[in-house]
Amino acid sequence: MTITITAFERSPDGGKGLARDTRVRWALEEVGQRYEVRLVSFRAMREPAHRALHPFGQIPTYEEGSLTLFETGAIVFHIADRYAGLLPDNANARARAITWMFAALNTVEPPILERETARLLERDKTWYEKRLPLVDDRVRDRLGQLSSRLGNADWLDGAFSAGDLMMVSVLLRLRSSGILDEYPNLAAYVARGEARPAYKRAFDAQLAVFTGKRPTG
Ligand code: GTB
Repeated sequence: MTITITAFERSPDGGKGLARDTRVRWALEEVGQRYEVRLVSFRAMREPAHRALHPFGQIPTYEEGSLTLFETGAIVFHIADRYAGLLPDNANARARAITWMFAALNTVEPPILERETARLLERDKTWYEKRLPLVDDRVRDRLGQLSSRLGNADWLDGAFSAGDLMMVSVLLRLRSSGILDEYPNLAAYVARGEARPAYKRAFDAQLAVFTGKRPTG
């Protein structure tokens, strides 16, 4: 069955892989599923045809036969649940991997998003310079806790899983801030994720949208 996802026609990040279609592409590459991409403009995202797929008018969406999904947590979980490669067979290990997916989205990503929002939308406010260090400290709290848990391990719970895919995707958003480098084991963890062939294919595919060059290999 053909899988089709949506992505920005022109991502504001210029192909840095920060838009959320990258994590869905990565999951599909990890499980070896081919997919098609429908690129959407900001205008098209507001129109009824896209709203029928995504009530909030965002990307990415996921279509597979009669199934339509939105929200990257749900999409990546669906891919991991349906196709082998991203969740362990053992029921308890599987539940723990899913827990890390939720932790990435519900506990680690919110302060990172709050930081991005502050930098994008609050720069001109008189209180911006005072607020940013507070927001940064909330990010550091979470990274410190995550760093302690990861320790010297390669991945969060045994073998690489959908939990790591989501956590690395979330942490990648901090790259330009320099904060990630304050936690060498987390920086190395993210680098391990980015070094995976499936991630590279996903990254190259989203970059190709921007450069117009077809990914090689
Ligand atoms: N919770 C949803 C999910 O996980 O799927 C959030 C989806 C979401 O935020 N989608 C964004 C979107 O469609 C794109 S990824 N935004 C348009 C809108 O809301 O109108 C977020 C994003 C966008 C751009 C950058 N960037 O340029 O660096 C990074 C991340």
